[in-house]
Amino acid sequence: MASKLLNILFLQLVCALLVLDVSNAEVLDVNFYKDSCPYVEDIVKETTARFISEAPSLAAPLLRMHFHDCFVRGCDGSVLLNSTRTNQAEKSAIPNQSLRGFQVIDAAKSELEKRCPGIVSCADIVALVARDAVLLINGPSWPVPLGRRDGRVSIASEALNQLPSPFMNITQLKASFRSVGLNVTDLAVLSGGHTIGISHCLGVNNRLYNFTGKGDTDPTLDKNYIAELKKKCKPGDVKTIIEMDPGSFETFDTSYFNEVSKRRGLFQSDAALLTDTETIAYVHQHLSSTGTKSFFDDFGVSMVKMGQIGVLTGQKGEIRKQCAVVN
Ligand code: HEM
Ligand SMILES: *[C@@H]1O[C@H](CO)[C@@H](O)[C@H](O)[C@H]1NC(C)=O
Ligand SMILES: *[C@@H]1O[C@H](CO)[C@@H](O)[C@H](O)[C@H]1NC(C)=O
Ligand SMILES: *[C@@H]1O[C@H](CO)[C@@H](O)[C@H](O)[C@H]1NC(C)=O
Ligand SMILES: *[C@@H]1O[C@H](CO)[C@@H](O)[C@H](O)[C@H]1NC(C)=O
Ligand SMILES: CC(=O)N[C@H]1CO[C@H](CO)[C@@H](O)[C@@H]1O
Repeated sequence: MASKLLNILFLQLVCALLVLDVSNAEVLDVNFYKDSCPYVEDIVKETTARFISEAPSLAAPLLRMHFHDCFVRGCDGSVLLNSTRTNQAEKSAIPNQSLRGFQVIDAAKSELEKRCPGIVSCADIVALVARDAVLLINGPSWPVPLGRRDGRVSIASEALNQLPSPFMNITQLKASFRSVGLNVTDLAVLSGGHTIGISHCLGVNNRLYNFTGKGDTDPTLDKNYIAELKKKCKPGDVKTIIEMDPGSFETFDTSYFNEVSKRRGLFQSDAALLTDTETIAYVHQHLSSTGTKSFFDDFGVSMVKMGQIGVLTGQKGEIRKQCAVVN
């Protein structure tokens, strides 16, 4: 009798542990929408392709959007929410002023709402669009685990505080990445995202004109590059647009690492990769096209990792009807 009771207790304990285990294992899954919205990947890919074929330069901000979403409150679509009368959303924060491509997310969402209403989260759309956009410009691809739910909160000051700034040194960058569970390898790899896209002079002006407040330039920035940049970015100019990876800013390749190694990384945060033994090793291993496969593989691995930061799953959050507003 006693042993039977013990057995039952034991079984209950095992069941309790199993339940716990299941809830802990509530992770993302590439097949999450297999039954509920089987064509989700095709629908998002078609929509993204429609935009990218007309404007390939949209790939860069779409990749950046996923990064900005994930680093603030996790990958929960909070970057997509509009400000309201009573709340300044992430979108209105300085680092987000240059985000573009929200129309792609909205277009994919409205297509999905027609095909499988109320099923696919905006956060998942952001993750899929980032992957598709990069592949559409012949960059790497990676499987996107799905099942994120959308958050209901978006706060401008959090974006300002939690996104790494272009003025950060390696210690600060590592700390920023570590705080969301990404390591030094991820930092080196994902910085390679700067192989595409544009910046505003704002991010580099201090390196050209007033680095330490004495009207000086950044001594770690290549002299010829300084001269080139000064032609485009005049003192105090925050608006002019410059290429992140000159000559190759629309091609996803390893040339970013070449530029960085030649002290032509645009931001202090790019140059910082030369000040740490692990990141410098990564840069040096990816200088030529022979490093492309390894960079592409690594990029996929780190993107999948980034895409899991602080995700809401199960009953948490919601599936937004429109990506710019909470339900
Ligand atoms: C390591 C820390 C990072 C810093 C400090 C940083 C900072 C910046 C800044 C200041 C810009 C220019 C924005 C503008 O003026 O318009 C930019 C652009 C960009 N960033 Fe980063 N970033 C970082 C990491 C990443 C990551 C992890 C990714 C993606 C994997 C990424 C992808 C991009 C892309 C694609 C652009 C070009 C956007 C466009 O063309 O509109 N960045 N980044
Ligand atoms: C990075 O910047 C922080 C804050 O300004 C400073 O305390 C630290 O010494 C710097 N680290 C390096 C390696 O330059
Ligand atoms: C970073 O994490 C990945 C696994 O996600 C691992 O393969 C890599 O070795 C780690 N890098 C460092 C420097 O710890
Ligand atoms: C350079 O920076 C210093 C210190 O922040 C400031 O006092 C000075 O006005 C700046 N000079 C220019 C030309 O912006
Ligand atoms: C969100 O804001 C943008 C830009 O102000 C606007 O065009 C869009 O209509 C807004 N979306 C919603 C759903 O209110
Ligand atoms: C994309 C976006 O919403 N950008 C906004 C960023 O914030 C400024 C104001 O701080 C807005 O003017 C932009 O529209």
